[in-house]
Amino acid sequence: MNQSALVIIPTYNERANIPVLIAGLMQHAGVRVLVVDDNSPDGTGAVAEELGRQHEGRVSVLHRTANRGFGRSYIDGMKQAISEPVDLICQMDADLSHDPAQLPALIAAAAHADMVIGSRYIPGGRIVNWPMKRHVLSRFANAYIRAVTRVSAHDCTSGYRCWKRSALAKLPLDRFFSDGYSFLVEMLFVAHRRGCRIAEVPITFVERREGESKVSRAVLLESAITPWRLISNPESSRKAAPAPRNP
Ligand SMILES: Nc1nc2c(ncn2[C@@H]2O[C@H](COP(=O)(O)OP(=O)(O)O)[C@@H](O)[C@H]2O)c(=O)[nH]1
Ligand SMILES: [Mg+2]
Repeated sequence: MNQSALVIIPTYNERANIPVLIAGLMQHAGVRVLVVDDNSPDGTGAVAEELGRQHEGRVSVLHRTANRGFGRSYIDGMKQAISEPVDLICQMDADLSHDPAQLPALIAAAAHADMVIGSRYIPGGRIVNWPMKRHVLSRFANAYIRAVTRVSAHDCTSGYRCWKRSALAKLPLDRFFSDGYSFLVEMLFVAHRRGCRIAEVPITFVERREGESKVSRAVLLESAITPWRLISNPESSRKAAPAPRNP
């Protein structure tokens, strides 16, 4: 792998999972990790610090204390990541739902795209250990988002992603308004409107075995409203400024 990549991992109560995930990621040369921990009551932050000591220079930790949130954690992590000398910035969940062995496929696809989505909903994509209710909800959510926003990606809610740092750096990170899953949808929508080239590669998503999901009713409600908010918000819909003619 010639491209250097920084993987941002938001964590909230993932102490059993984070050592396994980081061990998997450390197998890939050129990959570094930034854990963004929201002051997890189970001590994930301290576990991540210890991993940082074991993998000096490859694993670092950002400890957040104010306003817990998935989207907020990503924004803080991304602001730090775009100032680092890396080619690619990746996103993945800490709960082992995203297999670190599949990261090289996302990285390879970024050679021809600004943003790569690890997709459950293209041929070759799979989901393991979900109850029927969760399948139906996720399929419905994706059909709904695609219909309302006209984004053409098949898996709009996947949190396994890889960005070219240069493309991510152009997005208005301070103006994102959503936080749960909707944060992922908002980023995808804004990237699409700004002309980012978006690719998908198939992944196998495995439901977590340790710890608990943080999906709440509030998160689901936000997801129902976000697509409408996005298409009616001039800022989210803004296209990138045209390139100057006489550079
Ligand atoms: N920093 C931070 N991470 C979070 C928060 N909520 C969820 N996460 C992390 O985001 C990832 C996905 O969350 P998860 O609960 O597994 O969502 P699910 O896979 O949709 O059920 C995991 O790594 C979580 O630890 C939060 O409020 N703050
Ligand atoms: Mg999960």
